[in-house]
Amino acid sequence: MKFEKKAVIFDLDGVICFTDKYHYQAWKALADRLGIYFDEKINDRLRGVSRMASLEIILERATETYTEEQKEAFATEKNDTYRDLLKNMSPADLTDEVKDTLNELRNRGYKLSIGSSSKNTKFILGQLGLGDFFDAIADGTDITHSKPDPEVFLKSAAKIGIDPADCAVVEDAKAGIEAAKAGGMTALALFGDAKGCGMEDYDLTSFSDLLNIL
Ligand code: B16
Ligand code: MG
Repeated sequence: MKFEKKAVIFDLDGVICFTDKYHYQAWKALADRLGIYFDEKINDRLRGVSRMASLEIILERATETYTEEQKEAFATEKNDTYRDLLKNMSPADLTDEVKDTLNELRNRGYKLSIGSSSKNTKFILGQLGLGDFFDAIADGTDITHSKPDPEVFLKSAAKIGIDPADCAVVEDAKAGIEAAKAGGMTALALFGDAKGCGMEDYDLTSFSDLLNIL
């Protein structure tokens, strides 16, 4: 199968890099401190959703109710732990497969951009040595509605000046696949709960599989 597209919009966490393991560790530390059960299966539901929406999912199992101020403090605590973990990232955390595939897609003339719910996107891309690589970045600082709302992908497409119908989105989250489809884009599922979710246009076998279909 081949898709005729002009641009590829990449999710960040779980697609370009594996910051999902750091999100898990940081949320787990908070949940353990609060005595709330949390595991990797629950963590899958946090993929692609905003920080506060993630916290609400974790608090579904809390026995106490918390004020908005307490929730803000919990989100800050988690983000501080997460950013401490991100400080250890370097260009070595970018796999050769991702690096080579991105370069080849650029050689083939595709516009390449990011559509991530994360407010830490620019920091992470800098850590990976990709600070200047993408044609545009739309992230958690640009949007009011996180995935499954299409806002972040529509903003990313607008920033590169490409019609949504000419964009393919690569996602590891079911919420992201839903967002891509709601935005009128082609949805390519890689890893996570995106694969086999039933709404994707194509299941990628690996990141470099992009070179077989684009
Ligand atoms: P932050 P993506 C998402 O990134 C993560 O998958 C999700 O787990 C996280 O809650 C969200 O970013 C917000 O991240 O707390 O750093 O602002 O998958 O959309 O690249
Ligand atoms: Mg993701």
